[in-house]
Amino acid sequence: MSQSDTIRQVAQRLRALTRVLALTGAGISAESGVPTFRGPDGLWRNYRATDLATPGAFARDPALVWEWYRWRRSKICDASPNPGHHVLARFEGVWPAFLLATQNVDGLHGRAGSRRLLELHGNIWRARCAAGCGQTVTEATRASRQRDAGAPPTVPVCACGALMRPDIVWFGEALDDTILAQTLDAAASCEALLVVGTSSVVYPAAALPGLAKRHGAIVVEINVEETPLTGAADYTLRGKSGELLPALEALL
Ligand code: BJW
Ligand code: ZN
Repeated sequence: MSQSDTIRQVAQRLRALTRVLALTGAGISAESGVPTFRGPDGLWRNYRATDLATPGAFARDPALVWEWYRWRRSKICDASPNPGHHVLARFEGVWPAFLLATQNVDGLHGRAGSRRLLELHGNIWRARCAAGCGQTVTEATRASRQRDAGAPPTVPVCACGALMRPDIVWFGEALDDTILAQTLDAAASCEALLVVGTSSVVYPAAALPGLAKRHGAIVVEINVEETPLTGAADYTLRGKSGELLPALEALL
């Protein structure tokens, strides 16, 4: 079947549904100029995200971890949502119970207007007390984001005296209980799951397609490359999400 036939068939099957869930990963932001994590372009300034996004890295060298996150903030600050983010935001008006779960921390879905949004791995614009006193700080405005992205490499300190850390789920850390429960519920009760721009290797997000399928949902993958999910997906749309999502939307 040609790709345009596949998109038409996917659109036809999705049209009649109510409960649609989308799961996104770094690939959705690639066309906004935000590097992905894995693959040849997956290097962030000589570091692999997977080496610095750990509690151990922060314990060893909090200044290095903050320097790296501030550098990433500076890149993300310059980026804008792309057509893929905008289509996913408009999907809230297409399906009454559309929900978007993202592994991304860049905040671009929120900037595109998504409101029914679960950020599974946190948000790069938020910091929280590393000692767990409950203090959080969000760089909410464009001006404060720009200021913070350009700030000198210091480690922010909480009012309680402990260090602040990026409010991000690092490897080996648990996801927020409420967000995870809402996501698992949505995956178990959706009629279709769109899996967009993720390598489908990081758990628990990588378990969502299996869960959705076991409960009878259609699973559609949108990715430029094959992933471990490809063989199990009901439909695979091969290409850029910034092109395929608008093409799909046009047929709904
Ligand atoms: C395009 C495109 C275009 C490009 N259009 N597509 C079960 C089995 C095995 C291991 C585990 C398991 N359960 C847990 C684990 C351990 C671990 C894990 O999964 N490891 C695996 C690597 C094996 N998971 C965890 O540690 C998680 N925690 C946990 O489970 O806790 C349990 C616990 C319970 C109770 C107490 C304590 C613990 C936490 C995982 C957190 C991940 N965090 C990161 C980094 C932080 C974010 C940051 O600093 O920015 O999140 S890792 C990194 O990977 C980041 C991403 O969100 C995540 C996923 O990556 P993603 O988005 O898929 O990006 P890429 O680069 O991999 O892929 C991009 C894709 O896009 C590619 O496929 C391209 O082809 C495609 N693409 N351009 C469409 N234009
Ligand atoms: Zn504190």
